[in-house]
Amino acid sequence: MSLSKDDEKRLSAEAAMQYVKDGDVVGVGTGSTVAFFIDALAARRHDIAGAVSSSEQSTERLRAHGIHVMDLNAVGTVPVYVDGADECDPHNRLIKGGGAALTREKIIAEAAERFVCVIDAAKQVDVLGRFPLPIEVIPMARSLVGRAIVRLGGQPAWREGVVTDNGNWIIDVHNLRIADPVDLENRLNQIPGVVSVGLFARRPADVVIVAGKTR
Ligand code: ABF
Repeated sequence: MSLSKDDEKRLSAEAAMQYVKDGDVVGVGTGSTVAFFIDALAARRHDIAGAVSSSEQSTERLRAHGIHVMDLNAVGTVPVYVDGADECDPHNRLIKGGGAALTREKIIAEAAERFVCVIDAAKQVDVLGRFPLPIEVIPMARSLVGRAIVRLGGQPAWREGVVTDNGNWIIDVHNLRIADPVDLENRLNQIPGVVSVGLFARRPADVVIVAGKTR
C-alpha cells in the first residue's frame, strides 16, 4: 500500500532524529513536516540543550512540548538544523518560504553546521521554479521590487494579508524556470527592499531525507 503524503513527512521527520546528538542546540524550521519533527524531538527534550526556532508557530509547538527555546545570539553555531522545503532539486538546492518563515529559516541555516532537509517525494523537481518563489520585502518597497522582478522575467504576486514574524510582506514569483539558482538568488538579493529570497542555493541542504530515506 502506498504511503500518504503525511506518512512520508512523518517518516522523514523521524529519520532526522538520527542527526540529533545529546547536548545539541537544535535548529528547528517551520511547516507541517517540521511539526512532526518537533513532536519526535519532544522525547529527547532532556538530552538536548534546547532549540533555536525559525517562527512563532514553531516556538509555540516547541514550548507546548516543554522544549527550551533559545536565542540564536546566545548559542553561536547550531550543530544541526532540520527544516522542510517547497521544492528540492538534485543538488539539494531548495525553494522555501511557502510558510512565510524564510528569513529566520535562512538565518538558522547559515548558522548551522549540518542542514537536514525533510520532505515528501512530491517536493523533488529537476529544475526549481514550478513552486512560486517567495521573497520577503520591506512593505514600502513592494512595487519597486515587483517591477525589478518583471525585468528579470518573473511574474510577481503580492501575498495579500500575510505579514511575516518580522513585520514584512511576501511577494511570490510565478513562471520562473530557475536554471541557475545561485545566480538568481544573488541578483534578487541585490534589489533594495528585499529582506530575503526563498532560494536556498548559495547554502543548500547538506542532507535530504525523502519519505524517511536519506537521498
Ligand atoms: C518550511 O517548510 C517552508 O519554507 C516551506 O514552505 C515548508 C514546507 O512545508 P511543509 O513541510 O508543510 O510541506 O520550511
